[in-house]
Amino acid sequence: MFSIKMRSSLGGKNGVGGKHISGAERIVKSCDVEKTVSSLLERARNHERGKADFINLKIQEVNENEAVRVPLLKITSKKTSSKSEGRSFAKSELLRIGVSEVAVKNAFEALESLSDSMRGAIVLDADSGERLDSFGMRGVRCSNMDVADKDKYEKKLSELNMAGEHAREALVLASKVAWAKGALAELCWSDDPNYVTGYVASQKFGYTRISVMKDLGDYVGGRVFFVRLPIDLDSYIDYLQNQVVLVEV
Ligand code: WAQ
Ligand code: MG
Repeated sequence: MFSIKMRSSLGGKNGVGGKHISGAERIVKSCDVEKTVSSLLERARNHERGKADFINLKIQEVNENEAVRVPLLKITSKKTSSKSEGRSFAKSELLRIGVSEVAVKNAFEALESLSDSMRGAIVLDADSGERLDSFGMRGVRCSNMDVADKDKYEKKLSELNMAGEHAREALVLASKVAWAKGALAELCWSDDPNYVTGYVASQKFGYTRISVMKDLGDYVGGRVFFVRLPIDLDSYIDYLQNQVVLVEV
């Protein structure tokens, strides 16, 4: 199989500086490389954030035998009509999963105090509420995951009436994150100003979409990964960043 990673920007110099337009990654069979590359190119060149003038593509063979397979999280939805209703539902879900009150409080304070979005996630101790990673304003980036069977996944999403790249990619990421050793829960809302849906995810209760988690027009999003100690932090972070994970539908 091949891993294909794309990131694109507009208005920088040789890809440095400039505005981030779009990034995506796929893990596909050798025979699907060409068509995947062209769909990622299309995405970078016709994005609602702008038409990229710099596109970086990385294509690398990955050994299928080294991939870990995890199941797709079960999906449920909660309809909320405002940011405050959505966030208070998310808090109650996190408590129900077993995250402590102080950790929930710290997570919301951390995300709500951001003036600009991080690229990655904050890792919190689900009991003490202390931040465990040392990635600062960048956060930990989860990478190297995709669905094992694209056609099956498309079918599943359309049965659930879930369209669009946001949900498609978030579900794969959340499934990888939830199956990490020591993972307890995840909290997320998008940094896309037009996308107000967020989620709480866990191995315990699956992926709960929350229809409104922020105000329209807000460009600050974020993610928090809650873990239960003891964990080996280095191997946890190595799993998130490097372990190839194929999500099975
Ligand atoms: N690894 C870790 N954190 C990430 C990653 C990653 N690969 N990608 C994004 N983040 C963090 C980062 O702080 C972003 O600012 C934040 O998450 C939001 O990222 O079912 O689109 O890609 O419809 O804007 C939820 C879908 C969509 C709900 C979430 O997130 C649904 C979304 P975005
Ligand atoms: Mg985004």
